[in-house]
Amino acid sequence: MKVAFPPAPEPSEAAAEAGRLLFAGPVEFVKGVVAMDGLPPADRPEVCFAGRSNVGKSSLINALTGRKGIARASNTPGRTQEINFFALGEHSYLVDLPGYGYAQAPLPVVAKWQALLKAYLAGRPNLRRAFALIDARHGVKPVDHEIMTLLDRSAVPFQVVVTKADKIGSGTLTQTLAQIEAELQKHPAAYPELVVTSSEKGRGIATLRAIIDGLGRD
Ligand SMILES: Nc1nc2c(ncn2[C@@H]2O[C@H](COP(=O)(O)OP(=O)(O)OP(=O)(O)O)[C@@H](O)[C@H]2O)c(=O)[nH]1
Ligand SMILES: [Mg+2]
Repeated sequence: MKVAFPPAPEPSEAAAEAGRLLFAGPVEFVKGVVAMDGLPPADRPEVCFAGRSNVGKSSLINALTGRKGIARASNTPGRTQEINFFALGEHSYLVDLPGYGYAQAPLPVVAKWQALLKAYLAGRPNLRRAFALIDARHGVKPVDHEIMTLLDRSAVPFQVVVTKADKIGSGTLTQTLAQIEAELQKHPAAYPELVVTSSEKGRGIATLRAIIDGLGRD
């Protein structure tokens, strides 16, 4: 059977090198945003990292930029509570989003940041692609389905990034990929290739750098 959502192929040597150079260049924290009117001007392409609390969004940004502490990563789910903007030189913004599906904080706080997250995903004109992060151990959960549906409705193309691949064996990964594929069939905004990553081991990082480099150039 044809796999409808295969892992992205390895980038060409030239694309990998361009991606490497982009991420070796200046990366700056711009600001943390708590309300839609605080967003920086939509003056360049933007990609965001969305996913459940603890899926590894901040760790992935750290791995991509090769700067360990630039996006705070933590064992405490719900760590990132603002929308954090990082400038990749003049090329683009990388956006670290608060995790969804985490309910330990006081209810009004959770409601406020979930509303901000949804307003951002639905209403950012320069958002080229949302990376939807899925934990390799857990697969797609109902909250992921909800966010993917919002992205469909908002016509934001999204690409699944499987995280923490180092934590499971290849058999389990195959099962997770099949479950994700079944889910993606339901989503017209889903990009046809996904990326399997490990921020810990570096897997998929060169591929993702090349993808982001390409998005800022077209
Ligand atoms: N083994 C392994 N652990 C990882 C990987 N990526 C992230 N982690 C761990 O998972 C935990 C959560 O990572 P974060 O990057 O803070 O997750 P997040 O999605 O930003 O979480 P919130 O900001 O709470 O939404 C941390 O303890 C990380 O060290 C990975 O690729 N492999
Ligand atoms: Mg985070």
